[in-house]
Amino acid sequence: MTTPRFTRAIVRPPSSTFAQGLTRAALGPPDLALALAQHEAYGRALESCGLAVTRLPPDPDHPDSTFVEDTAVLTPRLAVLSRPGAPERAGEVASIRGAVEALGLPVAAIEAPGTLDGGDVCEAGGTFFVGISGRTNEEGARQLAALLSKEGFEATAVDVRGEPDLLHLKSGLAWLGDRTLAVTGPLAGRPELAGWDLVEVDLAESYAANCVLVNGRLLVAAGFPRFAAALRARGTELVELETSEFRKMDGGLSCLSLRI
Ligand code: CIR
Repeated sequence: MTTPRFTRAIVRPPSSTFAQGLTRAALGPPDLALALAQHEAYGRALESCGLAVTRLPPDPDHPDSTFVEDTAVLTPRLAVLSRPGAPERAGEVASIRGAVEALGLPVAAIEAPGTLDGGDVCEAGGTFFVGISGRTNEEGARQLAALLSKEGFEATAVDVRGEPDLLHLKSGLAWLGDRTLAVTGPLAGRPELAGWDLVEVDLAESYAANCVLVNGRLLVAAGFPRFAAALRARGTELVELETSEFRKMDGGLSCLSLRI
């Protein structure tokens, strides 16, 4: 299995309305100045991994629009505009469409009644795990699987509706390269993941499971020492990033960028 090299990323800094976004976390309101600084460090980390980063303007009409990953699924052969499951986020797709089209890939879209958030789509070396969640419905997952299969990719649905701690599939699942996945406890015994090597993230560190492999380095949330130690013991090079302000809005590392 080859690890793809990403060359480009799209990000959008949080806007003045960031604190009005959706959240289930009881961590208090985010500090916008700190969120902007953390976002800037995130963009620089992507650049240090060799990506050209497109920074879209902040979009105060859409408080959650910094979580760009939810608006599209990018593959080397096809971009798919999503149809977010939270009605409050529906308008984000129109505002990212131009940036996705500018990537020069064929562009498809999830259609009603399908819903799909990009945070439910975990790519693992040509295999796509597609979460069915509170945001992504079966029809959305089916449409995406059909689009991916036409491009020669495998798609496996993983129903996480019974897992209240998982906003999205990628809240508890990440690809670590080769045949290895990071998983939180609720996903560890899932038959859909049979045959994969699993690195289980401690319950107390489950937020850190949302990490992103970028050109041989793993971007991971700072402040989760056991997970970091387990990864280093495997020889993984880590880029630890502060994400406290995004966590307050239920966001992790992966949702802050679209990568191709
Ligand atoms: C939401 O609830 O939609 C946003 N506040 C957070 C989205 C995080 N996205 C992601 O994990 N892919």
